[in-house]
Amino acid sequence: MHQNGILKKEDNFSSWYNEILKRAGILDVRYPVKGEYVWYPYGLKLRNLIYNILRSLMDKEHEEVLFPLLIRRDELLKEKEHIKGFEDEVFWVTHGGSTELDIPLALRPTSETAIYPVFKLWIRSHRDLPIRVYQIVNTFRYETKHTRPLIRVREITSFKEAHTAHASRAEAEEQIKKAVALYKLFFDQLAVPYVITKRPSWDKFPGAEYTIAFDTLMPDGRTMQIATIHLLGENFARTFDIRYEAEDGSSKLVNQTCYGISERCVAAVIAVHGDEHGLILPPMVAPIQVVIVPIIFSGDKNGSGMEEVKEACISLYEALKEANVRVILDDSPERPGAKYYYWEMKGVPLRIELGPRDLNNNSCVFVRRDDFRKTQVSLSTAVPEVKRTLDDIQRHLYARAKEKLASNIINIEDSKMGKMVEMDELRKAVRNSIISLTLCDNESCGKELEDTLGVSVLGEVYEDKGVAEGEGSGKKRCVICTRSGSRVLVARTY
Ligand code: PR8
Repeated sequence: MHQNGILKKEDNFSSWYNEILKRAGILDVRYPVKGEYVWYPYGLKLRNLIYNILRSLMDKEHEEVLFPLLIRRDELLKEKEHIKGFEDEVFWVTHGGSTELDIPLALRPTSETAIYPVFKLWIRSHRDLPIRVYQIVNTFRYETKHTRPLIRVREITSFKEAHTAHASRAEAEEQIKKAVALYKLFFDQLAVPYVITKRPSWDKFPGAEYTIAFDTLMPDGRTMQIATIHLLGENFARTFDIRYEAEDGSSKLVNQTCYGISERCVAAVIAVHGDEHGLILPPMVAPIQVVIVPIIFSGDKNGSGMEEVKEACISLYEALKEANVRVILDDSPERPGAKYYYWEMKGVPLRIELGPRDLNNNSCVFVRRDDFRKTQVSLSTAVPEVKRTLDDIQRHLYARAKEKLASNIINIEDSKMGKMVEMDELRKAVRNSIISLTLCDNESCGKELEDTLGVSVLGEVYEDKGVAEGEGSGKKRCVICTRSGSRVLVARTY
């Protein structure tokens, strides 16, 4: 326990996480429906700043749409693979008042089967393509695994789903690459590090040809999937008969992709950066970037210089506001120490203290939330120094988190593997880390590894192969069957 009453997140992540959500004012978990939670005002501000970034990235090449929540049963059941994956997770609306509905309606678990019948109406000729749309909506999944605020919820309140349709497979694959690049930019701004992998065939999105996923490492050594990008190919187009007239007059099926992000991105920001004092928010998404705390003790209220301190704080506050910094001045009657704890808990990246002695020197004190470093700063340069420091905190948080992720990817060398010994070695290595090892294409080997170790195969690293290569250029051998295989990442997952 720390003096502020918060555990270290590495020791007991679940308790730390629940405590933080409450004390920092992110979510109220007392709502009496399982898997549903209430956003507090501060949490919602954080969520909105994060989603503003996502929205502005999306708006460059997508158009926002808004589809209904309810999906007809017959539409939802049309795509066989898709419904096989989702049938146990669907909430059904069966009655209107006391009248049983002719056609039961599903609360969307995701919107392919809501959107694609309408794509069929919108798409006539090659001139209508490509279509790239997105929406940010709530979706419902009857999750049976342990529910957790923001991480595994039954009402996903902030589901950003994008859906695209193209004239050719090549264009759809090109879109996959663009989506990966877009999500990279997004998580870079949240200072959340990731690994990108191609999911094994048994873990792809129901109805997709393949799935690319972003995962981040949580403090308890498990990974959390924070974004997915799916190549749907012609699967849904065939089911929903989405065709276009090509330039040569022939009728062709469209090629599709879809990709999504949920409030797990908010959970990632909280989990990756926070510490035993509370949240640490990257300045890009912090609802309050700077808090100014006047150093005025109650006994001194009428003492010399107090009015001047207040005035100096107000003018610094005004100047920062003018410079578009999200700043507040905490002139409440609490003692400075109590204010420090409070704003540290809220994750405010930078605190400025200003008391009579500072004012005499025409200066103030900066205290950074990321490393608690204190510096004396002249009041005359405070505004540009705030901007510089916030940039530095943003960079430092990302560098620190990236380093932590990189140092927790353990390469298991093929040469060390003799079937009996290695499982124990793997079990130990995967307790707190992502491991990289060799697996063949056989689903049965992957499943055996997953079952034996209680882990998931994340898949082969997408693009940046350097992350997970084993040493040496020798032939790579599957840890289960010793046939030749390729390197994959494996981890305990959420
Ligand atoms: C799709 N269709 O649906 P996906 N709680 C919180 N986050 C969740 C939950 C949950 N119960 N379930 C999933 N996510 C595609 C792509 C339209 C958009 C998050 O894909 O089922 C996960 O981070 O993979 C997941 O990667 C993302 O939503 C998209 O969901």
